Amino acid sequence: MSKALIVIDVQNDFCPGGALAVPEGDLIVPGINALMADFDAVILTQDWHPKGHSSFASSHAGKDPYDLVEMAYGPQVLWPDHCIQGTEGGAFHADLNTDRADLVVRKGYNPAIDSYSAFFENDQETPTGLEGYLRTRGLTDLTMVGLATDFCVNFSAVDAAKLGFNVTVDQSLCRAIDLDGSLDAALSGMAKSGVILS
Ligand code: VGL
Ligand code: ZN
Repeated sequence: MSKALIVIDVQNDFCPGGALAVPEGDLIVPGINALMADFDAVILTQDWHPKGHSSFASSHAGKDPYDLVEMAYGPQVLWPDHCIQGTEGGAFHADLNTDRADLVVRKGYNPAIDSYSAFFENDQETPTGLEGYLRTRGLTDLTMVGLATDFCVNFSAVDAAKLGFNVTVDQSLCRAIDLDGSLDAALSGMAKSGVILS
């Protein structure tokens, strides 16, 4: 059994002062850095959108951030412009120990499809390649932390459980956006999928 810590989207735009700030998003950084020592591998994910991405409200005439639209692949929440490739907002929080990471998985680079999950884009079929990386390295037990609990952590954890990995989400090292009950829905969805919520 080998254990990987998967750190989801600890980026400036998801921290206070950022474009899509998650309350207290920055407070989890010291605890995540400390937890890295307990794992065989550390993997970071990075939300990484091109300018004009289809998940941005600014790309849809007459729509506002947090509106819901129907995309070819299903419903999609529209977000403020965030985590644009190469910007400071897309960079990792300055205090995150990125030196310890074996792999950085970027996601959301396809202009037409959002990607909450570290494993599949929001069409739920286009892979990011992370599954193959974990399997070829024999990393079977995954702990997930980061931002945001109810979106990218949730989708990543549920996909990992469906793929057969043993998955724990450490809630003390996650923070949520919590749109219209999305946190409660995410917690029950993860539990139902066999994710251990610690
Ligand atoms: C995320 C909304 C849009 C996340 C990413 O990291 O949870 N949420 N893009
Ligand atoms: Zn995004």
